[in-house]
Amino acid sequence: MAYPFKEIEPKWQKYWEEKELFKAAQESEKPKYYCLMMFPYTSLDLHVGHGRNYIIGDVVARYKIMRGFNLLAPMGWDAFGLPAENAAIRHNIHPSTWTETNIRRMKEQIYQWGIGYDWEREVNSSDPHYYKWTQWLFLKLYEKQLAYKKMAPVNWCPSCKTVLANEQVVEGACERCGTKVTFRDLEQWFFRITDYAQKLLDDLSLLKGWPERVKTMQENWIGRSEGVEIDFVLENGKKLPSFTTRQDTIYGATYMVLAPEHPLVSELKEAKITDFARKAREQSRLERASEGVEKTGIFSGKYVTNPLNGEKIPLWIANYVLPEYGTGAVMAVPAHDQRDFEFARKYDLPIRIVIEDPQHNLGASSLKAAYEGEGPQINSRQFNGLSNREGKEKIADYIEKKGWGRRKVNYRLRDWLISRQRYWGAPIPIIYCEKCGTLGVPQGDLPVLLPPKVEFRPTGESPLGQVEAFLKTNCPRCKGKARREIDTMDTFVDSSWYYLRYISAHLEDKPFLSGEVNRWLPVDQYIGGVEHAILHLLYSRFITKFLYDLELVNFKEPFANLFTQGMIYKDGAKMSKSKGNVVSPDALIAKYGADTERVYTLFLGPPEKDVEWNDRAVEGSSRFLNRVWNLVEKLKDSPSPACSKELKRLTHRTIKRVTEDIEESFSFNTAISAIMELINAASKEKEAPRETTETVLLLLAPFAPHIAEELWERIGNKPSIFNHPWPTCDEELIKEEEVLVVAQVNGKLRSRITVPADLSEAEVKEVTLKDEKVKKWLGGKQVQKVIFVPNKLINLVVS
Ligand code: ANZ
Ligand code: ZN
Repeated sequence: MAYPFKEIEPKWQKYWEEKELFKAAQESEKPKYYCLMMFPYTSLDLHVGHGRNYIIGDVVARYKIMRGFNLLAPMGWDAFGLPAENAAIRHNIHPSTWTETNIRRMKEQIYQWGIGYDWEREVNSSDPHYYKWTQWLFLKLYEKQLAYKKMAPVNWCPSCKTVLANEQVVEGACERCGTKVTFRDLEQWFFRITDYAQKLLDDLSLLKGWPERVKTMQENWIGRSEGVEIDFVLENGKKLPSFTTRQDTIYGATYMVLAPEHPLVSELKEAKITDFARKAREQSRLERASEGVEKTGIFSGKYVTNPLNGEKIPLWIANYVLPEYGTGAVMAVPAHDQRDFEFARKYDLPIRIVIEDPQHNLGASSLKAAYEGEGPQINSRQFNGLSNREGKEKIADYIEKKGWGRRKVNYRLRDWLISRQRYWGAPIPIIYCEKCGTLGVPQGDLPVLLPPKVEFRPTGESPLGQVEAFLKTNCPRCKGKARREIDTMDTFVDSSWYYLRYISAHLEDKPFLSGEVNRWLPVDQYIGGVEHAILHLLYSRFITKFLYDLELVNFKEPFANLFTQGMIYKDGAKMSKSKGNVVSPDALIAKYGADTERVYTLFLGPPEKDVEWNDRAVEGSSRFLNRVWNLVEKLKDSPSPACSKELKRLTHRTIKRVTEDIEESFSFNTAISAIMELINAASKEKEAPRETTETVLLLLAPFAPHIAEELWERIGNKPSIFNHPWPTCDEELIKEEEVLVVAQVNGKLRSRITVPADLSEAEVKEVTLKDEKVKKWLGGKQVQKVIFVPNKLINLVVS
């Protein structure tokens, strides 16, 4: 018979709520611990995949309470944005109604999972009390000239005659009607994040608690390149600067290419050219930049001069040069750049080798592909014979000395486009006056409220433009007639600062109190999906650095430690409503209880990995919790026997393993299996000793809090178990039982490893793989086979 989870789960949920277990203390002797989960969009009915994120966070939070921290674990809602707006259009209700309904539902689900938050700090980004401060943030950036307006292309559906968000473009076509999406230029607002490119790059080194993978993704996104901007000369004597990272190849430049958007192109009036440029601009960026996609181009009829050798080379226009990078003009070196090579072959342009390929000594006409590697300079005048690395430096020096150009650092990072031609977002707090020009809304007039009644079906213009009462206003300076900006802000602006708002969520006259924020931040543990590894994290880092420069916060990085959990798959596909493969937690909780669902979710695999959900395997977790129940119930009615020496040792070894698994690697699945092993061993004894059962309950508490709390009470302890300290391991007890294992790689002795006696092959292997010496000899290779002699030897065979 199953244990009575239906009774105990609501009982303890209510208890924790009433006793305010998750309320962070304003004043406390205890050290602080800020545990933050990425706040969710409100577009969802939560499924078990979302649950993973909150459950992981809840384990950390409960564990930290037991470790004696003053815990802050807040929750809120990323409530603005397209999903709410689309759903509202579909169901013909207001996005705010839809959002509120969803929040209510999600809160209920979170509650049933037994997940605790300090709800008094709840924030909702679509609440005027919140977005007032998002608007304040915009104005601060505007004051510092870090918010500005310029023309930029937007996705445009020619059939629906509307602007599309990137999410609404599916494989280059309009999500709604399937028409091929084109581009249109609109005046839009940007944040000058590029001013912070170098700081964002440098300070990655401060983030010791971030996964390397995420740091690499950020580094690549920022994309720093060092090169030279070289001035080629047009026939009219004007300069045409071009950015290259390969100035060593300059004597191999056989033509020059402009982006179709380059200002020079618009001066060319020939129909063929304007026609080509228009078509190329309509192609997606991705299509234009990808290797292997056909490059197209057209000769401009003009020539430019290479300052280094005075050579005249033809000026082309091609789709593969992008306007936003470098100067939008590229010196093409077909012998050493694959895109240029393909283009040159297609249009029969000359190819000249200037770096020798040490492997193949081919003539230009027999080249099969560009040679992008290193080698000595040839056909490069006074630089011949130098290695191209040296050539790079010497040629850059020469260009600078002659005044033909300058060394330059370029970043791939672009300024952050924050304008949205949408209704459901924070209005951009700007006023246009015919006399006074563009003005920020005075802080005292914030928030600029979203008008509740709007025809928000997309028409091609921002919906706010159709609301007279919103649009028409008075100039804050001359009091004359003026109009408001009608675009709203990207929801990434809302989420770039919410972690600060939690600290004083109800403050009326400030976004946050610096003193308080400085006390609680940086966030000790941030947990969320890897899909946010780039944009959200980069934007949050940028905003924090900006506030640091304003001296409003005293930390440069908002998140000290980051954990990115993997996704849950079902039937081989990522769990999602659109795929129709979602598993709802509700039925599972009804059938097995929340604790089973939690334990199963954590037991599925390492939490940073993607894993496949299996409904049937949930039974296993349910059986495990029932065994715990029965074992402890047995204890209740019988006098507790003394703990056998072996069981005592295993108990302490388990404390050590579980603690290390949580602290070092979030390895909750192995932590749970260690607890399972202990339960198995304890079940073999005639009666369970009290020390072991209490330890089991304490170790289990963060993972399966309801059952742990209930049994804790049943064996005569005072709740809450979470006020009881986490058990500590008696090192002496387990030390005497350590053995020295010889670690070999391919039969050769490489290290000696001390491990607890009687570890299994898998456990010894795990430890051995972490040994630095062994790692060196494995050189990253996969282990093919393991030879294992318990307590003596392990031999890892690799090929
Ligand atoms: C000549 C050259 C020769 C180049 C060669 C490469 C290899 P990274 O390293 O990513 O910064 N480039 C510059 N501006 C461009 C633009 N707007 N659109 C497309 N391509 C552009 O890339 C720098 C290189 O990308 C530059 O160096 C330039 O091509 C190209 F054997 O210049 B290179
Ligand atoms: Zn005015």
